[in-house]
Amino acid sequence: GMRKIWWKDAVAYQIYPRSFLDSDGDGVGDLAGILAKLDYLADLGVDLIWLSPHYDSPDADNGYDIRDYRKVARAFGTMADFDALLAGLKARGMRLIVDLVVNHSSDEHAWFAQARQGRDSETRDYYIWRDPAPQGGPPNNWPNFFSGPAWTFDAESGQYYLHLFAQKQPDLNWDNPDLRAEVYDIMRFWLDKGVDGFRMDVIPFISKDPALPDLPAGVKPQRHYAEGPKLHDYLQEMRREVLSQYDCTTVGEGNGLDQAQMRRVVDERRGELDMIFQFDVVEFDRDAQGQPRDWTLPEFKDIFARQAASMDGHGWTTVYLANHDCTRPVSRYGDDHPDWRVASAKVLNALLLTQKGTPFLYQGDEFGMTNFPFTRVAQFEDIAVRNAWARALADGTADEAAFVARLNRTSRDHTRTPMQWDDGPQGGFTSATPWLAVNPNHHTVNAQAALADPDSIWHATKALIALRKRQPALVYGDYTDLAPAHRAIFAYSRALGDRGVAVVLNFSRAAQVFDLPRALTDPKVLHSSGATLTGGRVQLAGWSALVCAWGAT
Ligand code: TEU
Repeated sequence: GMRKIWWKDAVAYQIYPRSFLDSDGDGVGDLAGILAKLDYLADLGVDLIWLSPHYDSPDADNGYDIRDYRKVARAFGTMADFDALLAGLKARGMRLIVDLVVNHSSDEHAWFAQARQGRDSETRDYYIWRDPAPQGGPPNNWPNFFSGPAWTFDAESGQYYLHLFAQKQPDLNWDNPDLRAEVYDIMRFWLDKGVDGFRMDVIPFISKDPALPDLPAGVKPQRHYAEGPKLHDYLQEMRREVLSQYDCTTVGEGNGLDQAQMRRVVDERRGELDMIFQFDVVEFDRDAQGQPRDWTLPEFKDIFARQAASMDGHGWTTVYLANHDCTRPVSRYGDDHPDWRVASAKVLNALLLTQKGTPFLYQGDEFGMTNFPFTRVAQFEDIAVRNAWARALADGTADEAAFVARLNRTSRDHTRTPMQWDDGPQGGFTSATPWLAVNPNHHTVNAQAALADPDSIWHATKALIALRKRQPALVYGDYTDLAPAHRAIFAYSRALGDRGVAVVLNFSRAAQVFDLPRALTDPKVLHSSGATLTGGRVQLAGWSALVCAWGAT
């Protein structure tokens, strides 16, 4: 049906606050910096902000390890700054979802400090403790995602605690009803302030199989950890107890879930989550060891066809090409050679903004920020990198050149480098030394230059967002890939009855010609970057895009 729902119509934008804008000269972005850029975001046309964690944290994993869920990180400002940001967004008709990181807390959270006091402590059972295996050592063979075992021994109590991520991120025990009630209270606290919902960090992992079965050989850990026996019960309880009382939305990370499992999470008849981040787009070009592999356009297109199909009937999803856990889209799926960066970033943003699912644009991708040219291990900040390097050193397998070469194609720090606002010192991000180096290409790649150039990626992206807002077919239309096997052209239609929109994208440097199917009658150009339409024939320069309307007018 065509019933309009705000979070389906929204165009979302992710802010990683640490790297957005530093307003007080400490080298770290902050909430006042975001507030200062609200007109920039409103001008771009995005209307839903996802804010990565803004909570008090010792920052073992840049805020994904929360010490106090009701407190703003000191480096990011105060609760007054948060309230001002929220008010500023609302005044501009924009909404805000905040990160809910409740698979784990920080080990510095008061709950864990108390849990560590001993087996009888009141919050002991808020976490997952086990005795050593009979033969000694950890209770099972689970690895954490940042190198090494998922268990750390607590000598005082003689037990291990579980952490699927860093040692400083102990997993919370969702089987404890008091813990669940605490989480729901935290959610109400932020919803009562007026936030519009949550992005839920690694939500598929919250329910653990109480038997904690070993990870079988050849199975990816995220598959093994996802959709534990009570996942759906807990999500339904969360909706009943909290979410259903507010006009809010939710988007869960889909890490580890297959298509059928994701459909269960977002099937509106079940009352769980509204949307999900499907992981294929950030995994399909990696081999079993997580190393980059060659890929073809038909494989890439297949991901979007499956995502669109996953919504048929009773669910909804998201479309994204980046977040703070991956590399830059223009360097990954586009062509970041200086001759092609602008054209290919426009193609990628045209893809993002015309697909089926609520689009999430990541900060800096609106003007084509690229990967960072790392040359030394010391330049990385991500705990995933630091732990992997420490392990390589300990194993005696450390080879810095090879290690850096690999991370130049995979590191999460590529999307975490500071926003490039202008061509001044530190790209206008900070007056101090930034917490992570600014990409040296900020002299040419920056927001100010993009705003000044009518042919920039920024202006193309703004036009595409406006187009999505004007064309219901781009939000609600059925999705059909028009040429799934084509190795250079990505072409699809979005149909609402006997009319709709067609999109033709050239994913290569070579010029291409593409004939629209005759069934897409009377096509008229809505948007183009480097492509022209004559009758039903689309002529495409290298890395170009065309969006047209077709059908009854
Ligand atoms: O990410 C979890 C996730 O799904 C992975 O992509 C993860 O980033 C990767 O395995 C680590 O190398 C979420 C957050 O987005 C991420 O920033 C956090 O580090 C993680 O959860 C733990 O909270």
